[in-house]
Amino acid sequence: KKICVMGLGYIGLPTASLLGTKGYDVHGVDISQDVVDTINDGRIHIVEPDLDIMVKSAVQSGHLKADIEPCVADVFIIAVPTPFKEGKKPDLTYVAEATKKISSYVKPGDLVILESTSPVGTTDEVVAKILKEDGHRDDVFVAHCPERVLPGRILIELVENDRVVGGINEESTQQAVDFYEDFVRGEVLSTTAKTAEMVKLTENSSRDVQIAFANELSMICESETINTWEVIELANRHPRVNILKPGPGVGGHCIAVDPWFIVDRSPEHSHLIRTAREVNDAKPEWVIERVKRCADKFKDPVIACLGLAFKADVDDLRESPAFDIVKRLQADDVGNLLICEPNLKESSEFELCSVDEAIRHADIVLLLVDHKKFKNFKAAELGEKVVIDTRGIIK
Ligand code: SAJ
Repeated sequence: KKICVMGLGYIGLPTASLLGTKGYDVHGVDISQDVVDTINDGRIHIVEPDLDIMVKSAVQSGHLKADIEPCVADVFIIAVPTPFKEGKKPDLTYVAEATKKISSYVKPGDLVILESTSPVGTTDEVVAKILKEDGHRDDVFVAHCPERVLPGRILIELVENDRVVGGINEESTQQAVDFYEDFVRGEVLSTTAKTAEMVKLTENSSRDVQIAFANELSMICESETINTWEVIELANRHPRVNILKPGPGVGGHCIAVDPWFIVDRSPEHSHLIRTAREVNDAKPEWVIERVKRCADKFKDPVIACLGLAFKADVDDLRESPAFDIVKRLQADDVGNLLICEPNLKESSEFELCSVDEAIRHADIVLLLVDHKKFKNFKAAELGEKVVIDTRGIIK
């Protein structure tokens, strides 16, 4: 079978290379010539464990080729960004453009799958609609199968996770189920396109609401001078309570975005989901205010900022609350900042230093990311320093 994957980013590239190593003939398409050249060279432009090895092997075996243009194929997978800026509408132009681009290559019997996280209705109202307007009939199958992989574990979760597949009609669903069952070890669950779209948005909104609960709790406990982490640990000993971890805010390009797709379509019913977004978005500011209050007690405060990534054990700085907090502390000249991000060799924005050096000179230790590499400090080793631990990992 020939597969054409539209978009070679965090989802498209792992998917294309996985299918390539499984023996499919894969044609990957990206709008960036640089990305295309890098991949054809057997190299990668994103960071994800083991992805380099898989891409190299798929390219070297001749099963994966990247290009600017799509080609004739049996299955088309659309894995392009679906951005959303607060106060604006979801931006589906990449999905529409990708659909228009493949349309002239699609033939009867082909399967078109939208994997991008999308507002309810997109598979039908954007993808299927464009194909229909271009003269395609019901013998082209169209389905949504949202990606659900966790950055840092993409290659494992691509195979192991259960998948939700929803077609625009029953035959489309069945065709898509058969396709995924060929390489997914998890269960492939079938439903309608609209339900599959809502399932994906529900997963990330549910996590956002739960993190917002933890973040709100941490602000309440702080104002009562109670240790939030102890409260959560003890409350979680109840058999039906499972509170997530507070942090400096919610980052990444999914959890902080996807709930808005629900709010945008159903504003009159989305109070909790919207409020959760607002609570999580307000958390970095709360951390900044705390740091400023502590810094005011020193003449020339030296602040060790530990971690810049959007979450533990990745080097991804996009939409990272830790990064935003450090940027603001710098812009507001809150003190002399010693910045560490052990998962990065260098940063174009900041001068980085080692953890030991930062802690040695610091008056205030601000822990922003729960990287494994930060987990072995003991409060005793920090002596008299002021510790602001936004992740609750310093014992
Ligand atoms: N976070 C907390 N407290 C927690 C858990 C997370 O503050 O208890 C923060 C993280 O530090 C990070 C943000 O939330 O800033 C998001 O991290 P994450 O690990 O929860 O999720 P992502 O964005 O890396 O990946 C999510 C996953 N969705 C769910 O777990 C429901 C993944 O399965 C999705 O495929 C991905 O979004 C996506 O692409 O939609």
